[in-house]
Amino acid sequence: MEHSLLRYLRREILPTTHCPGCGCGQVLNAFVNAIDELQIDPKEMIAVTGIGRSSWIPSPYLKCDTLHTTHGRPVAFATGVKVIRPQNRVVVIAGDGDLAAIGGNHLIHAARRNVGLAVFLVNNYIYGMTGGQVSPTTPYGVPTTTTPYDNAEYPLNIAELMAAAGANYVARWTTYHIRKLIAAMKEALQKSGFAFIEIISQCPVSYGRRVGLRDGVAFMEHFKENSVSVNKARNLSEKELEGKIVVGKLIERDRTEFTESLRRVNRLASQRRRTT
Ligand SMILES: Cc1ncc(C[n+]2csc(CCOP(=O)(O)OP(=O)(O)O)c2C)c(N)n1
Ligand code: SF4
Ligand SMILES: [Mg+2]
Repeated sequence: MEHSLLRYLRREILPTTHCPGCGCGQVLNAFVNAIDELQIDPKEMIAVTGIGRSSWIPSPYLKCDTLHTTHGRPVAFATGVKVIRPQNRVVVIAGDGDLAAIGGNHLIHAARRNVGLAVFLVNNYIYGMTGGQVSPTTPYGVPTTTTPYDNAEYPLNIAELMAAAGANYVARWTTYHIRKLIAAMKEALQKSGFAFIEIISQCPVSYGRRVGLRDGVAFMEHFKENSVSVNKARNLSEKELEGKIVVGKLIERDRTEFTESLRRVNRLASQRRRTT
């Protein structure tokens, strides 16, 4: 008997090329569960990705219209898609390097504009696909290919940045919290405006071996033991939160979605043109 979720995937190219134990498979699994539970018709959805291992989650495996764009630019392409096709659900799935480093400004300003995108940033703390270079989310003190002694930079709290920039929905979960992640994906996919989930995921190959977490199971245990809920974190000091992963919903608000605002301004402009 065939698995019912296989209908969302391009079977002809399965199995995936992700390494054994890579979190990308869990994120893909969570995503197809979310669209299945919401009964979303994949024909109504456009998935946009950049370049990186996480970008392979929707493209080429997902059976919907996909736009596999250049490194750092998926949010810019997705904004264009949403402006032209506001009736469609537009989803971006890409890595921490893609969205928080080279694509950081696109991300901040799409959140500020509140563009109607569901953006799932797969944070494996590293440039996974290219062999383990430091990324803006790599923890302080961790050695990488480009910081061989250790990392002298502090990591970016990308989820809090999205909340501060104005996103309508921001959450953070790990690949260990799979049911919570599916529920958050469902919320994000139904939210009007910019919806963002930071998914803490694992790259045992390019990151894990640097920190003594050599397989997927070791990462699951690590995520389980080191996660604290948003509510609990409110009562903890910065020192107590060192090395912890704060999980849950960071913010939910209801600012008007960007393409809706754009249509309002366009109507205003045509009224003015008629009266002058
Ligand atoms: C403009 C440009 N710069 C650099 C690269 C090389 N490159 C490809 S993927 C990547 C980083 C991937 O890291 P991330 O986005 O975190 O994805 P992951 O593989 O970790 O999922 C880089 C630097 C590129 N393809 N294009
Ligand atoms: S190198 Fe890392 S991110 Fe890339 S497929 Fe392997 S485990 Fe996943
Ligand atoms: Mg990465």
